Amino acid sequence: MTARALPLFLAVCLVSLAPALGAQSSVQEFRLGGSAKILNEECIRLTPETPYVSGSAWFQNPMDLNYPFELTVDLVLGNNNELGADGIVFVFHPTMQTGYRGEGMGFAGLYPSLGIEFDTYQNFHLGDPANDHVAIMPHGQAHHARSMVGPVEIPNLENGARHPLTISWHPGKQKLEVKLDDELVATYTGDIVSTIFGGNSKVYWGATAATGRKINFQDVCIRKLVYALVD
Ligand SMILES: [Ca+2]
Ligand SMILES: [Ca+2]
Repeated sequence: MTARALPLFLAVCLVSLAPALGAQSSVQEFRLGGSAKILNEECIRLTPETPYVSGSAWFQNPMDLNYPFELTVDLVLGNNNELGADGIVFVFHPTMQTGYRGEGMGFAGLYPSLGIEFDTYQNFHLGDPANDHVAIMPHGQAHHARSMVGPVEIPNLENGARHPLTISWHPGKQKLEVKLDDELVATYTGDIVSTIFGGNSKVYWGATAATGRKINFQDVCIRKLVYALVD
C-alpha cells in the first residue's frame, strides 16, 4: 500500500464500523401485546375505548444508544377529556418487557428503564398535576417525585386529533429531547447509557397505554424512525 492510499483505507474502515441507520415506517415491525391491534397501515391502536385494558407495541429490533436516534410518530389520545384515561408511555428497556398497567401505563416497576409519559389522567397519589402532562421518568417509577424531567403541563391531548411527537437522542451532547405539537416540551441532559442502563447501550423501545374506570382509544401512528441498528 502506498502512503497516498492510506487515508482512503482508513476512511473506509471508519464507515464500515458505523452501524447502519434504519429508517422505515411499518406497523408490521412491532410486537403487539394486550389490547394492541393494527388499525391501518400507519397506526396501532394500543387501547380501545374499553375500561381496564392495556396494550403495548414493541419495535422488534433493539437500537444502540451510542448513536443518535429520532423517532417521529403521531399520538392520538382519544376524545374523552373529562372521562378519559390513562395515557401513553414510550419505554426504553433492555428487553421487550411491559410493566404494571392501569395508572402505571405499562411502565411502572420496569427496571432498568427510561419512560416518557403522556399522561391524561390525574392520579393524586402519584403527584400528577390536574392537566395533561409530559414527564421523563427512570426505572418504572410512576411517582413524579422521582421524575428526571417534569411533570410538564400541556394543553388537552384528548381531542381526537393527531399530535405529532418527535423523540430524539444526541449522544454527543448527551441530550434527549421531546417535541410535541411542534413545541419542545422536555429536555434531559445526561449520560443515559451509564446512569440508567448501567453501561448497556442496547435497548428496545415501545409504546404502552392503559385505561381504567375512565377510558379512551389511544393510538400511535408511525411516521419516521431513524436509529442505529445493533450489530
Ligand atoms: Ca396519571
Ligand atoms: Ca385531558
